Amino acid sequence: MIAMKDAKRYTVTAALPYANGPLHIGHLAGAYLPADIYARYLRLIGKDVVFICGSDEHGAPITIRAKQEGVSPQQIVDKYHAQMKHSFEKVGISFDIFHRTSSDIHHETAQEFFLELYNKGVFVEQETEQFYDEEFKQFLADRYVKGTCPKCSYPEAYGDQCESCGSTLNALDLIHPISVLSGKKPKLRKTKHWYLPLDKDQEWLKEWINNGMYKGKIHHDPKEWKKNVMGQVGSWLNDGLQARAITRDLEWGVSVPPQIPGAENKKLYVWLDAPIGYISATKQLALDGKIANWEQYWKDDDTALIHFIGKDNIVFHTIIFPSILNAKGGFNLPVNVPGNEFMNLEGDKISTSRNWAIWAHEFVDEHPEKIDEFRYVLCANIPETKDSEFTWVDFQTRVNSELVAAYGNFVNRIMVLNHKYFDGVVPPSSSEYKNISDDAMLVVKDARENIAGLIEQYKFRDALDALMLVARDANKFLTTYEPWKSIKSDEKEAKAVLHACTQIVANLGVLSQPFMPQAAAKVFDMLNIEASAWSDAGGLNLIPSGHQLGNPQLLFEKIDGDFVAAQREKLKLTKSQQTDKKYAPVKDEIQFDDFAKMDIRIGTIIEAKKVKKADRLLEIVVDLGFEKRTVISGIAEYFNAEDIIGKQVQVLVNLASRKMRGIESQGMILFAEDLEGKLHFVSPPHDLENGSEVA
Ligand code: B3M
Ligand code: ZN
Repeated sequence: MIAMKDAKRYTVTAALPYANGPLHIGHLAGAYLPADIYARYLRLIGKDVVFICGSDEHGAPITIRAKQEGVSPQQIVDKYHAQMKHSFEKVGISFDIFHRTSSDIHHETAQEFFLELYNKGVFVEQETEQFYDEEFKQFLADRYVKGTCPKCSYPEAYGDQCESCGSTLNALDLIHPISVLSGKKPKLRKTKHWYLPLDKDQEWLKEWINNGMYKGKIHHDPKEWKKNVMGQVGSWLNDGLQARAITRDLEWGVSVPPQIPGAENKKLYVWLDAPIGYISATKQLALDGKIANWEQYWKDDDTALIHFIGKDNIVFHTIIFPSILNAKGGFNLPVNVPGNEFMNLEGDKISTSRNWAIWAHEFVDEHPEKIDEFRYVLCANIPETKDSEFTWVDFQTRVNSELVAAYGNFVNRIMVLNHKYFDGVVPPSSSEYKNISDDAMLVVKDARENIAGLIEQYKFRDALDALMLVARDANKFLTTYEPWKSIKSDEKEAKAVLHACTQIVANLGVLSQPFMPQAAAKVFDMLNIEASAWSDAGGLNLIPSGHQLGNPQLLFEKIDGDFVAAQREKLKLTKSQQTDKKYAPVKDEIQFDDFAKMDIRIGTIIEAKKVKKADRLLEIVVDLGFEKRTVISGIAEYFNAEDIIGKQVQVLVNLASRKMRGIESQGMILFAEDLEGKLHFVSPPHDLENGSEVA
């Protein structure tokens, strides 16, 4: 394997988004925009690159969405595939292909992988008990089971994950499991599945991740990997890898190859087939005649494979997919997996189910003239090292005081001055004014290499800063030399200044291309040139004297207060108008005696603090009148510890106590969950005596 920089070919992938809903800004900033900037940059420096993506059209979230909307899974994926493709095109994400995992070529490719690994004896067969919905006559994927979280008692946890405390769960561990399909208690039934024995890969994966060594050779430099990614993989490896089921009892998905005994009704686990989607998409690219040979992009030593993803996909791209590629043999492993954290919106987590998001398709259709402004602000807020935050006020500030005031303003002044004084013909420089070209050189000299170096390190925010530094320094240069004054006293000097400034404008155009392709094209159009070569940036010879410029155009438009107010209003509205309100299913019938067993009392919270190393848990002390109790509650996301002291609450006091994070929780505080998923205390209408019974 080769060092990143010397690669001859690059296979750049961006996570395949689930075709079960629209894209939002968090997706764009987390994976697609950074990947696009990177791919555009590689093309500019003349590399051979394929930029691969497509929709992930299998998995429980798609079938759940289909059930909710009362249509078939195929209709769901057709709808969202088309919508996502449209959004990506409008945002200017320059995929070479946006493929689909429902395509025949993908099914064939995924089955071929499975069969070969099966024949090599890679998998382990195991029979386990799994939840089965007798009414719907089907086994339930973990997502299809809801219940109380065994870790934090959150009553609406999914079988695969608790959205309150963030724990990864197993549906069998849920307390009071309920089928999402029928709302009934599921039964346990035996079923057989194939497992990928990741425990056997532990050693080589560790060597590969920690030391960048694969099969005794240097594969990549682990220091180039992002800390957040290394941290997450490191903790998986330290916990010890375990065999993982890679088939499911489902109707929708890639079938287990029929020649395998027991394959009936079994589908590949979506996370097994989805990454293979990168490969089938590359095959399709070759079939379309866009590349000569797909295998070069996956198997050749001088090809670098890079996966752009969000943090929830890290384990799949650093452990599971590499394990599959290694078992298959002959395929490259990724030289880097630049994973990002999450983007929040106006102080709250982005949430599809709560409709708290800026939807890509809406933005691009409503503001087609603001695409580069959108890309700019998203890039400035890529959650590279920690979660970031998008606000409309920040959008306004960045557009107005950075793009308009620094970049757009400089370009506009130079265009206008050139037209005013020289009829739009680029004036000559002059050897008498070496100080002018020297100073102009300082503005652009290091910019190209700085930006390139930062992009190569996946530091897209810093790279964007380096671009804006050119714009700011350019303005300083202009105000130092004031050609509008020298034009009267020393025309030669004014010409030299505007000659240099015109070169700086061209530099800005070249260097903007990875980040703001439309603005860059506009700059070239104004300058009346074809795009200059990337390698020309950093110098002052991009446009010859005597060249006729085009007309000035507005590069970026100012954002006014009304725009911001309207966008914020829209956010609030979509949140309150939310169409798919989800009422929790009614639980199984109980008898009065069951109810009477519960002892619920009024108490007052007298102390509250965060539980260390548990983001969502609060340790709360309640005064129940007859005694004080400590209760652990998974509500830190909704309440600050200091704000809830003094609140009267209802407490289930005869719940068996449980240890959580080493603390004994003696009871449970009751909450009402609204349809947006927010929790509220169920407080008495007026102060009551602590210890009062609720019945
Ligand atoms: N569809 C999860 C996601 O959209 C999944 C990624 C697949 S990448 C091969 O976050
Ligand atoms: Zn939980």
